[in-house]
Amino acid sequence: MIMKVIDLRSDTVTLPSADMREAMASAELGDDVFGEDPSVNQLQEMAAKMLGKEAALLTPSGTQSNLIATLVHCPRGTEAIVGDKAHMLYYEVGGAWGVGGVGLRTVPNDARGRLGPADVEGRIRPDNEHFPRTAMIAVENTHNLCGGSVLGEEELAPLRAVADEHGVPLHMDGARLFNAAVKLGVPVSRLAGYADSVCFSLSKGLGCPVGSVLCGSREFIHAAHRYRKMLGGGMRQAGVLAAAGVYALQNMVHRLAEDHDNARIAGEGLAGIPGVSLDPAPETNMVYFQVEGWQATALARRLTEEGALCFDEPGGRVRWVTHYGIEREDIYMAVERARPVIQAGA
Ligand code: TLP
Repeated sequence: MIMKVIDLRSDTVTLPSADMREAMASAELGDDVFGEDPSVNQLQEMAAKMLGKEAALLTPSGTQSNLIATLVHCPRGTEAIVGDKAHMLYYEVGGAWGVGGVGLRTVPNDARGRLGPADVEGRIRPDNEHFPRTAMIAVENTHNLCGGSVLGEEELAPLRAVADEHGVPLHMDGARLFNAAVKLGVPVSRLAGYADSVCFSLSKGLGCPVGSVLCGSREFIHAAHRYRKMLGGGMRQAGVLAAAGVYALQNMVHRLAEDHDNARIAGEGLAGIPGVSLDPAPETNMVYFQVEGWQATALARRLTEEGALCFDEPGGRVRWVTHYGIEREDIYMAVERARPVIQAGA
C-alpha cells in the first residue's frame, strides 16, 4: 500500500486550490512596474484597507518585505531592535546588515514571543555621537520560533507607547498576522494598527503560491517601491499572483481556525505519548515539541521516513505546522506514526 505523505514541514508547502488557480488564470493583467496591473492594484488596495493602512505593496516574499521595511526605516549605520528569536535574525540571511548596513540589537523574546517594553526601551540608544541611532523596533506576530504564539493588544500597546515616546517606527513581521487575528477573533486592522509598517504572507496559511504584502503610510510605500525595484522584486504581469492573493483574502482567512484546531489536536495527541513535551503549547498552527532521549534532528528524520514530514528547529525541538491540505484525519495518522517511533526510543 502506498503511504500517504503528511507534510508538516511548513505552511509554505500549501498548493493553490482549483478555484484559486481559476482566479489566477482569468486575472486581468498589465505591467506592474508601470503601476498598470489592475489585479495587483486591487490586491494592494484591498490589503491596505483590511490592515487599516494608507497603502500597500506586493513583494515576492516575506524576507523581501522585511528587508524593504528595514531599508526604508533604517539608513546605513543605524540599528534596529528585534527579538533574539526573530525570524529576521535567524532566517533572513543577515539581509539587514549584509544588504542594508543595519545592525540588529536584540531583546530577549519570552517563550510566547513577547518583548518586554522596558527591555526594548533600555536598548534604544541615547542621542550621542558615539552611538548608532535606533531607527526601528520590529515585532513578529505570530511568532514562529516561539511556537506560533500570538501578540495581542495588551502586548502591542506598551511597545507602541515606547516607540511613540522615542519617535522610533515599529515594524511588524506579520507573516502569519491573519492567524493571530483569527485566533484572537479581532479584525486584522486592530493588530496592524499598533505598527507603522506591517507585512503579511500570502504564501503560507493563505495558500497562495507566491507573495507577501507590505503595508504602511503612502510615504512609506512610496519609498518601499524603490527598494523593491533595487532588490529585483519589480515584477511585471504580477497580477497572476495578485489574483491568488485577492482570492485568498476573500476565501482563505476564516479557514485558518481549522489549522489552529488541528495543531491543538496534534499537540494533545503528541503530549499523550510518554516522554513528549510541548514547547510551548500550540496557540495557532504550529506544534513544537521535544522528546526525552531523542535528538530533535534524528527524530525529525525518523518521523519524515515514516511519512510525517517535519523539520527540527534551533533549540532542539521538532516542529509540525498545520495548513491548507492537512485534514483532521492526517493529524490522527501523523500522531499514530509518531507513537511507535517515539516509544522505540532513539
Ligand atoms: N518562515 C519559514 C522559514 O523561513 C523558516 C517557515 O517555514 O516558517 N517571517 C516569518 C515569521 C516567517 O516564518 C517567514 C518564513 C518569513 C518571515 C519569510 O517569508 P518568506 O519565506 O516568504 O521569505
